[in-house]
Amino acid sequence: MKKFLMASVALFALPSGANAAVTLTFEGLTNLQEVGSFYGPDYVFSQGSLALIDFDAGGSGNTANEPSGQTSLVFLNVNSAILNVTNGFTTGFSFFYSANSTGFVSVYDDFNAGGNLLGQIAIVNQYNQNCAGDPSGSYCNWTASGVAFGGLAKSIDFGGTANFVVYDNITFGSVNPGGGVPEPAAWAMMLAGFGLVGGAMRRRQANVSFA
Ligand SMILES: [Ca+2]
Ligand SMILES: [Ca+2]
Ligand SMILES: [Ca+2]
Repeated sequence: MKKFLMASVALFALPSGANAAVTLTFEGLTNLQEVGSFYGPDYVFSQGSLALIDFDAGGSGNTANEPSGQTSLVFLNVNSAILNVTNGFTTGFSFFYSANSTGFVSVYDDFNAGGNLLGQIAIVNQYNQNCAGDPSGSYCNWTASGVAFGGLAKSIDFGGTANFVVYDNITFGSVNPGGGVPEPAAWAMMLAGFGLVGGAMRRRQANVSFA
């Protein structure tokens, strides 16, 4: 069994064995908490990588239909969330995202998005397509994406426009993300076009952008 499976009770594994996958769900973090070393020491996020809890669950996220729980990954004041994997990883990885922005998710063979680019996938603007809130939330459409690559990777740059993209269920060891996208709730959909962070957060911080 790989070492990272024993790193933290916050991780879950499916299934166990040589090709076991590990999925980071961001459940257990508080709203707008720095993810940092929450999954350390094996998985460490760059400064400004924040947990975002759905507004309907008491947080400030303009989200719905999260692939796991009510919490996801966002960045508000930096251009991306960089994840360093201390012992490196192979095989590929996967994730879900919802974006009102375009951008790239890029895999590198050194820490802090350094070294050689091993793989890359574009994200598209799809956040509110064919979905409804749960009961509210404009970022209700989640797309499963995977990146395959050769070699040993050590970091991932999760890009996109700050406050306009959210990620969840980052899975290692598989190009198919863990968990699944729940059916969109058959409830009224909020007006489209808002940024990701809603409610009190939007009023409190002048530097949080929204459309
Ligand atoms: Ca919601
Ligand atoms: Ca939700
Ligand atoms: Ca989650």
